[in-house]
Amino acid sequence: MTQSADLEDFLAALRDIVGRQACLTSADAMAPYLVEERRLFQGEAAAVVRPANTEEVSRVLALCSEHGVAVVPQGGNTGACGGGVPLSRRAIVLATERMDRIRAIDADNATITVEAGCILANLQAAAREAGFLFPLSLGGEGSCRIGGNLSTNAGGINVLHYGNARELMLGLEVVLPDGRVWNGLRGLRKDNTGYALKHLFVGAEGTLGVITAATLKLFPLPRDRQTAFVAVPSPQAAIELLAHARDVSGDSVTAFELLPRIGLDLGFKNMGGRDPLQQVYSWYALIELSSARPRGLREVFEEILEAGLESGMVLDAAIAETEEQRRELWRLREITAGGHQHQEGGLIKHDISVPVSAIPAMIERGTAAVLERLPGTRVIAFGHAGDGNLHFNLVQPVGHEAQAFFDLRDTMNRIVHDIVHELDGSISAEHGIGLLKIDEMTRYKTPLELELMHRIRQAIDPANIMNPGKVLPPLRSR
Ligand code: FAD
Ligand code: S2G
Ligand code: ZN
Repeated sequence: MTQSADLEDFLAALRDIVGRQACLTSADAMAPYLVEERRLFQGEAAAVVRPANTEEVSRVLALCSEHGVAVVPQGGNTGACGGGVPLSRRAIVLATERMDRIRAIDADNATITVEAGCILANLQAAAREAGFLFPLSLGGEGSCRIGGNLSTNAGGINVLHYGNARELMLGLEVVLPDGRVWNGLRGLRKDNTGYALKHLFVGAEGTLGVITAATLKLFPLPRDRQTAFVAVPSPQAAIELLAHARDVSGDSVTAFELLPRIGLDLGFKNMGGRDPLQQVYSWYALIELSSARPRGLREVFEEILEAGLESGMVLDAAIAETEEQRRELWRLREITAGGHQHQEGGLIKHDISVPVSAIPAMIERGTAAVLERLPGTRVIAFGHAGDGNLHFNLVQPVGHEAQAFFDLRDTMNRIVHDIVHELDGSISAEHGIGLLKIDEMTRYKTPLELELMHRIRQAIDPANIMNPGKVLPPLRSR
């Protein structure tokens, strides 16, 4: 696409495909699609298109391929790494929000087939209405969409028992960069017929094609759920308690979140709430056990906690007696995550994973290294410890200058990510790479891994129109 005349031809052809209403070009109409959750990146685009179905997506991509226009898919735009931000006027945002139908539920196969624009909370509700659980659950679930969840291989609070988005997916429908539609919507748990093509698109963050539908696993609804907020003396004790709880409960542990006191204190301060325990402790685990059986877990949980109190793994605990109390305990997790996002000045975030056994070392070494670099930094290490994923967030020292702290981001990223790497961990556990962590890819992936990824990308998107500039650093000449 060269001159403005070409642009006008292109936009006219786009409107012919999706209809004038679904082709946004005014600054106001495009604005919400050009900024991302954390306001770290500001995008620009020629248009935002909102196709109604796979056929329109196919025609839009064929047109973009013909004109050399980049395509940036978007679901709920809750991504944490800028993966959905369009970077030029030679790009369009392809928003999947209108493609939100539940296409089928196969109860005997325990699968559901949905379109990519289906909001995660609506997908969870549809499964529940059909008597099943769809277990992907995360803070953005009221707005994020399943196409984005698959494209970022989202995690959330139930990964340790049910797996992440990749493990919940059985089949995909994908529109390839040239517009061809690959229908891989098979609901098979076994299918060994060549390369696992579907897995290429999960976690690709829109750089290989547009996911337009998915066939996903469904699970029995839990009839018995027991939730406890447990004070522990240390992260090490929390990890030991996790192992004990899994062993005694026959792996009925469906959530295990680590919460530091500082995260709760900032949560209470900035979002309100009350501590269900009388005393103040340094570390807590929010633990949930679930079972499809109607009763019996409460006794198991009490046995686990009593053994924990005897051994010193547990200092105190509050078990939810009602669904309302269960929700109050989960709100403690919500305020731990939300209580320092923008209320305490400069914030540097890390979404990292290490082997579960290395969680205590990560917290100890990471905290010491960060405090050595800048004494007074408030380290808030919290989250999905049950699957080895920590949100290792750093808040500026009280009274520090916010921008000066934020200017330390690269330094702190390096400190934290080098320790993660030494512990055989990952510098992005669940949020992906997007624009935010491209430099980390160069530092922490091997040249061979980057070369293989570039080859795959070159094979599937030779014109490089799919979300260019995201995930992969420029290929260095060998
Ligand atoms: P978007 O932000 O719209 O897009 C994300 C990426 O996927 C982009 O690169 C985009 O190009 C691509 N994409 C989107 N749709 C498609 C498609 N149909 N085909 C191909 N590519 C596509 N994430 C977690 O994993 N775990 C958490 O616990 C978690 N907690 C969160 C809590 C809060 C409060 C918020 C705001 C976010 C949280 N997130 C979490 C991050 C975010 O919700 C996830 O990354 C989510 O999967 C993004 O989905 P989305 O639909 O918003 O995707
Ligand atoms: C979570 C999002 C919060 C953060 O709450 O589990 O994925 O700070 C996170 O990144
Ligand atoms: Zn998370």
